[in-house]
Amino acid sequence: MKKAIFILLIAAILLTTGCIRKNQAEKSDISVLVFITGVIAGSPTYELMAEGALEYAKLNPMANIKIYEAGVNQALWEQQLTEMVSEGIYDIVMGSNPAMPQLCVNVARLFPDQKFIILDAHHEGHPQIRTYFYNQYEQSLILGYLAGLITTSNMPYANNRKRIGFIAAQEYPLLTGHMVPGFIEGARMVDPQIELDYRLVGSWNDANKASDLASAMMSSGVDVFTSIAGGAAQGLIKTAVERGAYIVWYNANAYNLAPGFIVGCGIMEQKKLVIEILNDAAMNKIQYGLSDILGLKDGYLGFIFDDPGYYDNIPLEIREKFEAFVKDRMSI
Ligand code: RBF
Repeated sequence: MKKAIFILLIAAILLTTGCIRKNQAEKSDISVLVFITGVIAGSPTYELMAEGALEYAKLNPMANIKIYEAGVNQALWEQQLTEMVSEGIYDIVMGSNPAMPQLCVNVARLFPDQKFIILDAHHEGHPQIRTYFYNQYEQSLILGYLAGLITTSNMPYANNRKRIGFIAAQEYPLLTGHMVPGFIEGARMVDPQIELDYRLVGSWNDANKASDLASAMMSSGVDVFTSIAGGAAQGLIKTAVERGAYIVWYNANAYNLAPGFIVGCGIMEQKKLVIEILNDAAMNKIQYGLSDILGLKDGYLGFIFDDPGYYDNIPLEIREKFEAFVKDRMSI
């Protein structure tokens, strides 16, 4: 009996060490260029991507991760990407921007061995490009529903008007086709009479312009805002704090930027996704040419309920309605 247990034990040890060795052998050291289409500071989707890549690098010291900020001049992005790829040292270019696949298609023509993994974008059928598209309509719908509950409430900064605001830096199909429609549709599920005041900054870093827009919008009755404006959103926050208005925030935990004013934050699980992708890439498990669509049900979009910035500022009655709505959307 003792002998049998001993043999079993040895077999188990051999099996597990064998497996570990096999996994290590399969895992290659990857070299990744994280290409930021803009600047990281103030842009939640870029911050999360960079954090994910750096965390992966910490766990895998052999990996070579280069984070490159291309800056706000969009006219230069393709040339910058071409120059970086021409160095020939990156197995993968990673980015997060709905406009990036087109740049990759152009650069891929010159470098047929270069692989591109782009998040927050949708592009199928290209053998060098893999994309992951977040269903931002869903996040917009829940943030819009919360904005609708707030503008129709008697919370301290809510007024009598049923008017919510959306400040965007620049128009692009994901914004105009999914996010703005989702936001207003969500609000109108609370009350069909809610109006949307939608304005464009024209830049991802002009905080003064965003502040002026927010001020004008408040004068026209907006009491709850959202924005997709990168660093320019700092101007919205400043005005909302100075004059008293609420903000619901996309993609990341921003409650601490303006406690009591930013009262609802959605979350894009981009950091988690980046780490998963880099692990897969190191094992050569990425299938190029495909696009995943990730939403609330998949656990890659959500809402941060577990924060005093939310539960200390939103009255219980509103939270109950909102939480029931989100739960419904998650099980649809
Ligand atoms: N989002 C940011 O937070 N900061 C940016 O600088 C930024 N620049 C963008 C430039 C272009 C051309 C496009 C199409 C989108 C940009 N976005 C930016 C939006 C971002 O990629 C994403 O769609 C939103 O953050 C919503 O998920």
